[in-house]
Amino acid sequence: MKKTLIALCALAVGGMSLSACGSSEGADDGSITMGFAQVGAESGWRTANTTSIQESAKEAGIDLKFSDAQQKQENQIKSIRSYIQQKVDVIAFSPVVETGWDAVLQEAKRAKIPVVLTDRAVDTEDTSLYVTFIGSDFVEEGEKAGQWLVDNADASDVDKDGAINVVELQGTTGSAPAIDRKKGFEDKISADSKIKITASQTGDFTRDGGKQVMEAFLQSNPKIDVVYAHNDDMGLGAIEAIKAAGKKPGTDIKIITVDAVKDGMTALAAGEINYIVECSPLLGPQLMDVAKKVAAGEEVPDRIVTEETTFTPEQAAEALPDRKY
Ligand code: GYE
Repeated sequence: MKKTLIALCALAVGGMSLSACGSSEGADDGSITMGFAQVGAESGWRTANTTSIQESAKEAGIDLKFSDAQQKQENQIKSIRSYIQQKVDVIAFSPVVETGWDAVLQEAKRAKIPVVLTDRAVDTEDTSLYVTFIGSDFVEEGEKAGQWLVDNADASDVDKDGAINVVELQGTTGSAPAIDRKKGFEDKISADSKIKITASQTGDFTRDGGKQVMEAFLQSNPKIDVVYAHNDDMGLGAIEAIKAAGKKPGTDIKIITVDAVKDGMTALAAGEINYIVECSPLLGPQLMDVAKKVAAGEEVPDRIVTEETTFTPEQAAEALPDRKY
């Protein structure tokens, strides 16, 4: 199924031309203004994502209005409302959590401003509230992490006593990547009854959050074999906590993370992380492409999935010299 701006416009303004339907001040002279409501600056991934969006807007000649919500939904909603008031041509955002967007997205729809989701999805029954969603398949990322553990559990010598105890550092509560990475991982590890998640808590995708939660886990769980962190930053925080507890990360406790940003890849190459599932933050070029098409009334697919891979320590060492983020 394709979603088009034409459909949105046809409903609202009947026979009017598409550029007029774009409803923006900028559309008249052909320039495009985009309002982008970013989640925050919580991780290395997010910083790389912001750079990608800002640089590609510049390259595409798109006038970007950018806001940082500091991981608060209310701030994102405020920014979206202000972009509606400013009559931008396109609104794009990465929803900090999945639910609670219908009201503000209805307002955008009424103002005939198309909305593009990037990175994170929203959970809504009404898919006419956005044009497309560009981003990763987070369930698949969780599955890749879980599958690696199933395949490497015995070889990695984590089950000396017949049980593989995993502690999980979850991303922001209610966010699409936290929900989906948990689900995908659980689905895969259920194939091996030795593998159990013995503790699971949010570290809010930050290094400090990962460190604090891991400190508490180390105190209350006598035997931890594996850490599954929903992003590199929390895994890096966990490494600090593990070292402070006198243990060797990557050896005494195996670590699996998601993202593959430079600091994560460096720790992986050094053997302090054992496996990373890649999640690419370089969504800017695709987003600008889609924005241009949408503003021109062209069709875009309703889901654009980012391609990504996985890394072992050897592969990380090889990839690091050319890694851009
Ligand atoms: O994995 C994490 C960031 O939504 C995919 O958000 C993104 C996640 C990413 O804070 O590092």
